[in-house]
Amino acid sequence: MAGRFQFLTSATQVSESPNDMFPEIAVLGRSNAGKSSLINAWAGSQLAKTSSAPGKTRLINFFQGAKYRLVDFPGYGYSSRSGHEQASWAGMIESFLASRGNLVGALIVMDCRREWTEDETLLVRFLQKIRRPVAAVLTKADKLNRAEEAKIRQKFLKLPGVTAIYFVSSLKRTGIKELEEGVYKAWISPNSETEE
Ligand SMILES: Nc1nc2c(ncn2[C@@H]2O[C@H](COP(=O)(O)OP(=O)(O)OP(=O)(O)O)[C@@H](O)[C@H]2O)c(=O)[nH]1
Ligand SMILES: [Mg+2]
Repeated sequence: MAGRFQFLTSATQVSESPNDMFPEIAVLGRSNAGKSSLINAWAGSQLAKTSSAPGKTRLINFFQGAKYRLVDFPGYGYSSRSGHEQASWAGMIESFLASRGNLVGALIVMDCRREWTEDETLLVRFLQKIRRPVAAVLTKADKLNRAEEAKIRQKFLKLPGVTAIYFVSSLKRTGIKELEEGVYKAWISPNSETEE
């Protein structure tokens, strides 16, 4: 399945983004959460740049697949960035998301060992406002045993506005297939049916 996605383009603003209605899935989350690693595991090749230093992704990157695009975003909450840059994240990303009519859903990617914070709540609230479904992707699941995973799942199931929860390990490539299938079923195939 490798090579099903390819890098399409990078953008810093809406005007630089692909100007068509191809379905897009936004990959959002805190810096260092594992967004780019997730895209690489999903794509089956090292398309997105990853790093152990937070703040690796500075642009909005579009990865083109056969049925949808994955859109990799810079992470929020990168504390060594200037205050101005941090504050502009929300403005830039929100205006971007609101303007993408082809956005079919958003993944909030989190390190499974971190707590859900006000940042995530605000992001979900915004996505609900623009009427886009949200799924939580808990990364680095290789760091958990089954009991810990079950406990975290219960906690996340209670979160308002989150329609699905996926545990993945990009390192061990676990959970990726379930995520891919879940997203396709919920967000991609219903749209293509209505168009036909
Ligand atoms: N153990 C483990 N480490 C992971 C996994 N996914 C990502 N990492 C590590 O987490 C760090 C951050 O990964 P990235 O994919 O660059 O994170 P990002 O969310 O794209 O970060 P920014 O671009 O800075 O917002 C890297 O050191 C990765 O190797 C995983 O499934 N398991
Ligand atoms: Mg990244």
